[in-house]
Amino acid sequence: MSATGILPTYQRFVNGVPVPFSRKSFKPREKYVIFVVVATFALVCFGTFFYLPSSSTDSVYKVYDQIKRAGPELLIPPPPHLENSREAPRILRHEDDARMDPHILGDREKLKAKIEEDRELKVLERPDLVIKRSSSPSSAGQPLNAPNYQMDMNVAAEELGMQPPLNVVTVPPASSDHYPLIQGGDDRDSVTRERRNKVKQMMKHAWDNYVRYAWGKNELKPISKRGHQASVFGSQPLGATILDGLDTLYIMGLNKEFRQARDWVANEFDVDQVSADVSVFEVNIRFVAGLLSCFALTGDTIFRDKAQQIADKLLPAFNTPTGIPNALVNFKTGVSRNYGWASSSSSILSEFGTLHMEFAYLSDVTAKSVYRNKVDKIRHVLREIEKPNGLYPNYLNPRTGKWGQHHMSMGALGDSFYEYLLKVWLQTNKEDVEAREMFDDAIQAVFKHMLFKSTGGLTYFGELKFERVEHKMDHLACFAGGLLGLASKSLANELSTRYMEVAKQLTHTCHESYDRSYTKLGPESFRFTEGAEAKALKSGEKYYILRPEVIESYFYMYRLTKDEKYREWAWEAVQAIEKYCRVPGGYTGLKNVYSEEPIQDDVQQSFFLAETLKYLYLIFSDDSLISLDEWVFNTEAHPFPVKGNPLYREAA
Ligand code: DMJ
Repeated sequence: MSATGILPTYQRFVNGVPVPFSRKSFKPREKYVIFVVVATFALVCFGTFFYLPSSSTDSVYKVYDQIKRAGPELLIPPPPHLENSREAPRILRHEDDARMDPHILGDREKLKAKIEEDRELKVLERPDLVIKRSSSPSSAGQPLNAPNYQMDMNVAAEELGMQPPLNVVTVPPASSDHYPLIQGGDDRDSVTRERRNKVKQMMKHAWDNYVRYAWGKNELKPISKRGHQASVFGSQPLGATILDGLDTLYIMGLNKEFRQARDWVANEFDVDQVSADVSVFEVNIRFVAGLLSCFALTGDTIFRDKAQQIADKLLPAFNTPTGIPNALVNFKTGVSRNYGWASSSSSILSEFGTLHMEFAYLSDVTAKSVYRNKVDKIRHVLREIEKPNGLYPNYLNPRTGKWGQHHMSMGALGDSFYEYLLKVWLQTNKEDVEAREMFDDAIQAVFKHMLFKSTGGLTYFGELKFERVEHKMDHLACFAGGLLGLASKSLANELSTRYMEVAKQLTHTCHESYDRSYTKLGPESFRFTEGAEAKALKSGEKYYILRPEVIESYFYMYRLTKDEKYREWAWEAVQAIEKYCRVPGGYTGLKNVYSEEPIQDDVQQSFFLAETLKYLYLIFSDDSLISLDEWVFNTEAHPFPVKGNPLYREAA
């Protein structure tokens, strides 16, 4: 046998004598032969995959898919029908199906269903919500109690048509067997259900057009069909409508839209890229609150984490001698300042007084006390400072800790400060008694000095400028009807009857301000003079910018009294909005509510989605949906869980 034969020999011979095999590698020719043999074998094996039955090929595709995820560059090009199917790589398309044997087709349908199911399980982590339909735990005439969760372990959430949270990483709620109702809540009455459905369609119209024309921008210009940039959000697009509208989408069960918004928050919203001066108040009540609300509702930690990142950017505004924050802060530099127009560069009561709910809750869900410490300090300053006639002026200097001009208002510049005194008490499950006492004291002073009755019998809040009364009430102040109703029902004492009386009267007055306009929508401010009552007199007061406050009070008053007239008034507002504010590209405000053909302002405010539509949806829902015993709405209508609600999700 030749030592130089073509085939490799594993035992070499020299002169017929076996030679021990000592060489470490093959000769080039031997290597070539080995390569040809192995390559031929591999080619044959690989080719057989394509002749296997389809069920087997699926396994191949599955392996292929997994390898692809591990390192696509390692692979040869994918089989053609996988090439363009990024979303569902393991599902064959219809053209392929059409060529299939019917039995295989049946299997394929099952496979599709299984894949869908797997995907649902991966993306939609279902909380163990088991809830029953129930009438309101806070029935009319009864004080609101501590959380009273209505539930039935035998009824699964899906039976109610509830959709589980999307893409969530569920944080287990505090230990409890009870879960509040956060979706669903159909009313028993069919007309009410139809009305609610109409509101849901309105939300869809507002949202879809925002997505279509202004995605990622702050707000939508529905007539010019482009983004709108309000100065309160600074000069950069921050997706205000997304952050503000998220929880409304969720509560309404608009889950596809919610998922899209959630993914934007997770993947696109980056506070570190923001270099603008923004309003601490607006960012807090809309962005921080909207995200925290979604965290409570869904347990998805991305919402909590983003809320915390934003709040951290607000913290430099609190670095003042008194701890009263400045109004504006630059996210990049941390430099903060007050508005030049605000009485000697004062901070504004309704702004620094409307941080407590969000900051306290943020501390509880992050186990970081820094946020709560900030608002506790504000509380301390406000509690200790001397109040003229027991009233709180709208301006406070953050450097000196002294009041600015003695202007007092239940509308612009004052409003939500009063709101948060009551709501922080409710949020703490009535433990923060100091807040409730400050609320009662403040409202007694307001009743004494700022509450009036017109010649025509309408009750209203006037404004004070030092000793002078201006008989003007803002649309913004119309939230007070609902607030006083809530104060009345949440604590039975010597004040509760009076609170409810004024609540009803104010809500009636605010309805009159709508009813006395041509469009049946209310003006920004209305006056009480000898010639006119509940009507705007100046041209700069006649506009309606899709504000919620009047509808907000209808919502509370309906829930608290069950008087059907509030639902009817809400429906009147829906019809007026549809008639005058709806345009093909969304919803717009009006420049003059008294005009037969009002000029439209071409802005769809983010609070229209956050508040106006949410309150409308809830007034036409069963009371158990976001029950007032379990939730407390922040000033932008973002629901926060009451302490003790298992969805409070306090950090360990
Ligand atoms: C909302 O942003 C909040 O309700 C705020 O407290 C004042 N009002 C606007 C909407 O009108």
